[in-house]
Amino acid sequence: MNRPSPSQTPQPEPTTKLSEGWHCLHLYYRVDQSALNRLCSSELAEGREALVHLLDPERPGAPARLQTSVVSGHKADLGLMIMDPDPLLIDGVRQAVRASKLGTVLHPTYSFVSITEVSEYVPTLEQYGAKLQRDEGMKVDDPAYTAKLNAYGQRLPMMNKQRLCPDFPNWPVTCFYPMNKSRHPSANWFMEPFSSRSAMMSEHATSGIKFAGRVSQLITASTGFDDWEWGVTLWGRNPESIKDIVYTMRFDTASARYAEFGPFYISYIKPAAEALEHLQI
Ligand code: 76R
Repeated sequence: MNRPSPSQTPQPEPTTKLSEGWHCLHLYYRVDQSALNRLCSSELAEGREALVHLLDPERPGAPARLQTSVVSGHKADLGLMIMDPDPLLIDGVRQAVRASKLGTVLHPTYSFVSITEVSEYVPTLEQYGAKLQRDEGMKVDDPAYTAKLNAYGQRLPMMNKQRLCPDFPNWPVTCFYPMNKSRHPSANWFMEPFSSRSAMMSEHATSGIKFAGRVSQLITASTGFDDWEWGVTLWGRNPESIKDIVYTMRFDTASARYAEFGPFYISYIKPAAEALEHLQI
């Protein structure tokens, strides 16, 4: 069927790094007030200082990306999003939180393990050219065709870099949720031919592009890594943009027919010191 075939190239050295891209970990904690009450003020000060240092994305030895946020609602209080080529450097942050003086205070409530990828539905330059001819009726000798193709060729490496080793936008709101594509007998994504999945993802991408400048997304892959197939991380210029995009996408066929969603975490990005202050730790 449409199964991807394993690479035939000679096997590289065994490694915990990915051949391209980064590992990603989302962590959520709830403040345990009774554990907090048990700390004396010097332990608290020590714990706070250790955590502020640990969660400083600029400190020497910090993971490539480290983001702290304050979570709305009872699911969690503090959210961390960590990315790096080395999964154990990422896990080191989790262990250091646990081993710190605030380790008993920050009660883990949810985690999500994933890796970055360039989706199989991102068109190659050749596929993009074929799509222009097929969907927009463009002719290969049309200068506008060449211009569009060249522009895509220029954008593609940067877009792939952003998918694999993303920079985080400097926006205040972030949303995370895991999702699957349905395997229900009457709506099984994985039984659809590549051509129809690809057409649905193209519709999906077209609806997403309308949010450029308001929402930025990172789709991380988690088959084999966690209980859902993808993690969706969104950053919003403002909170309503998050609601707008998630609602709009409910009407994309890829979501309306096939998407299944896990819990949603909406949070507000803050440096660690401010986040701890907000949490009254
Ligand atoms: O990577 C790209 O930008 C290329 C086009 C694209 C792909 C391949 C794209 C665009 N997405 C892709 C893949 Mn997406 N995306 C989601 C969600 O809530 C929901 O209904 C769905 C959750 C959002 C909000 C979102 C946003 N996308 C995927 C995949 C992998 C599917 C697979 O491999 O089978 C999932 C699970 C997924 C889900 N997507 C975009 C967006 C936005 C905003 C865009 C436009 C990006 C842009 O501005 O270029």
